[in-house]
Amino acid sequence: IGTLWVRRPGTAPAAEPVLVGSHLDTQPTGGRFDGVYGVLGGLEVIERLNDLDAATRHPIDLVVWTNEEGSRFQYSMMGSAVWSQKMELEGALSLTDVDGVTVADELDRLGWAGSRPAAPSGAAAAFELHIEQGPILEDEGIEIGVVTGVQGLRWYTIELGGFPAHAGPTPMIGRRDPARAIAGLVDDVYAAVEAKGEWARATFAQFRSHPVSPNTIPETLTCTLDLRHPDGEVLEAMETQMRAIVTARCEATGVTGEVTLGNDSPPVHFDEGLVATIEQAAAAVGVSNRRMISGAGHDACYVARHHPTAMIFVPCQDGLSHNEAESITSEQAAAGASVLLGAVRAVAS
Ligand code: HGY
Ligand code: MN
Ligand code: MN
Repeated sequence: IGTLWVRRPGTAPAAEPVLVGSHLDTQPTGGRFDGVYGVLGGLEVIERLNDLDAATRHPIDLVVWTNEEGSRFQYSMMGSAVWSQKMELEGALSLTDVDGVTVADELDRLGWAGSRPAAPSGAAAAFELHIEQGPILEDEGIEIGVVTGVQGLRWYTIELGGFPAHAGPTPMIGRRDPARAIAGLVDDVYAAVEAKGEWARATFAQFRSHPVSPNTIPETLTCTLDLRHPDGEVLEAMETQMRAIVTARCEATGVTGEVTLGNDSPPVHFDEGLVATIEQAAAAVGVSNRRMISGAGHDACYVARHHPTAMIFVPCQDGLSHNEAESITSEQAAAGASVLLGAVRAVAS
């Protein structure tokens, strides 16, 4: 599936690797640190060990996961989902972008379709270094986030079916206009989700109507919806409520509605032992740290299904990400990489 594995050998041939790394793919208007920082941090750990000529018992594998964002090919954490057997390889290879280009087409064009099976092959531990992509660490003036888990996320496509007619002569009464349904539906879902408390998240995006014309009532109107919550049961309740809202708004406006669940990543709890290892590494580096969960999804979610896994966060300016203004300081970058080095050495040696 095009995931890149770079190994620094260990001294004990049979020892399973310690995984580091993240992703290099980004958002159309993404920043320079989401994913990339974790890959370069992992590479920096390997380079630093080489500089120190420091051997480790376990090999260290730098992993660069394919299509973590799910932005162009819409299944987030796709490469790690295939590797963890959550997603069929064929299903991933056949995903298409808006121009109908498939993942397989692009891997072939780039010569990146690998020969090794995309499947777990053993690891002693896995760490992912990443920017927080939220405001907590910066607001509290804390230098390192010791990530204990990741909230659940579900992606949907909502397709509303109307009846195309002329924008001019067609009376307002009796129109079957999906734009009318979506207007109320979006408001209702946001209100229902906000009522679930401060950690609940709903994001509508990618509104597309057909036909593409300003003076024809749309025949179809589709959009994406991203729902998140740390508690799987609350997330399930959010989905149930959302589906009821879609049904009610469609009935009220005479349009049809179809909600399709895409990728569904349940809440993840990381390895308590590795969480403690990261805390000890942060203390050894002398940086302040706090435990927290991740609002964003990461490849570590799928790695954690097979191996002990945990994450390290650094703050980012204004908690901003998936925005070209995304930024961290070199001190923050160094602090995160130093903690990663300490945690990796603690396990790999
Ligand atoms: O959607 C996410 O949380 C991640 O950026 N894939
Ligand atoms: Mn990321
Ligand atoms: Mn991202």
